[in-house]
Amino acid sequence: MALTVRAPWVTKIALGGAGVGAGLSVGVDDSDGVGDGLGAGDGLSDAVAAALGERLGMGEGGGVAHDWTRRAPRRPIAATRRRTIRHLALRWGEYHAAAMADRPIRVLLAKPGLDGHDRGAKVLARGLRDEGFEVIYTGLRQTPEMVAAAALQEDVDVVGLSILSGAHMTLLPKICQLLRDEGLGDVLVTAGGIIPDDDIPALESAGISRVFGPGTTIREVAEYLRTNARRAA
Ligand code: B12
Repeated sequence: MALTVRAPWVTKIALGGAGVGAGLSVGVDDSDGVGDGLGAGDGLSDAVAAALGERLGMGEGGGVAHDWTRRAPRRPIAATRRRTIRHLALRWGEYHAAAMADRPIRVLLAKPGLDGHDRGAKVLARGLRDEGFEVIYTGLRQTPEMVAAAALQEDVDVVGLSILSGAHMTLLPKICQLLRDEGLGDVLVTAGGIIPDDDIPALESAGISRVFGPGTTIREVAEYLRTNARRAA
């Protein structure tokens, strides 16, 4: 299911759910170099939309709120454009609901190696389940072969590797290679835990799509997976 945008003035777009209530948000760039954001729900979603605009590198997110009393807009968006942005936000809600209803994204969360730190993996497993994903948690002390076999058997869209032991440079590239050997090269592989920044480029070259460190929110991970999981491609 594709989300089509019929607004020629929009050159970049980011969509996302806001933190509370039914608020949905979009950040757009209408090629004037200033990111604009508008929410279809509550006041908070305007702020999220502004942040999305900023994340796209559109300069300062405009964050033009429909609650005009909150803060004067830096630059007013024409009423017609405001309507289009609001429409896009609503369409995103429908799109997201349909995509998840179709078949939830399946995530294998694995703890490779002898690492006993399982709190992050458990927090993530619970959080992603609440976000509508199907989560399979391997439990502790998995060999790379066990992780690859579980990914194959469970037909997952995402493999998430949680590792805090320091053995990531040995275990993670091995898992990526085994997944490719099993014909699972299109499965999105992410990792998180205690992984020094200096190690990230080598892990990315090995096939880890993104590394999430301490303090990562569930929402960040969920948004990333929805956008990048093989089903989303
Ligand atoms: C709690 C803790 C423990 C607890 C673990 C309890 C448990 N069941 O998990 C106990 C006391 C048992 C423990 C023991 C040890 N620990 Co300890 N521990 C910690 C501590 C303080 C916090 C870890 C934690 O739970 N964080 C909270 C969770 C929610 O965060 P998180 O795991 O980072 O996960 C988040 C992100 O990283 C990310 N994420 C994580 N995984 C994934 C996966 C994916 C796919 C994605 C997308 C995101 C993601 O999202 C999560 C949510 O934000 C850290 C220090 C620290 N500040 O991190 C040390 C730390 C991890 N421990 C450390 C060490 C050395 C040990 C011991 C070896 C100590 C010892 N000599 O005995 C033992 C090893 C035990 C073992 N069997 O492995 C070191 C590791 C050093 C390293 N890797 O270089 C650390 C970093 C402390 C330090 N600064 O030295 N530890």
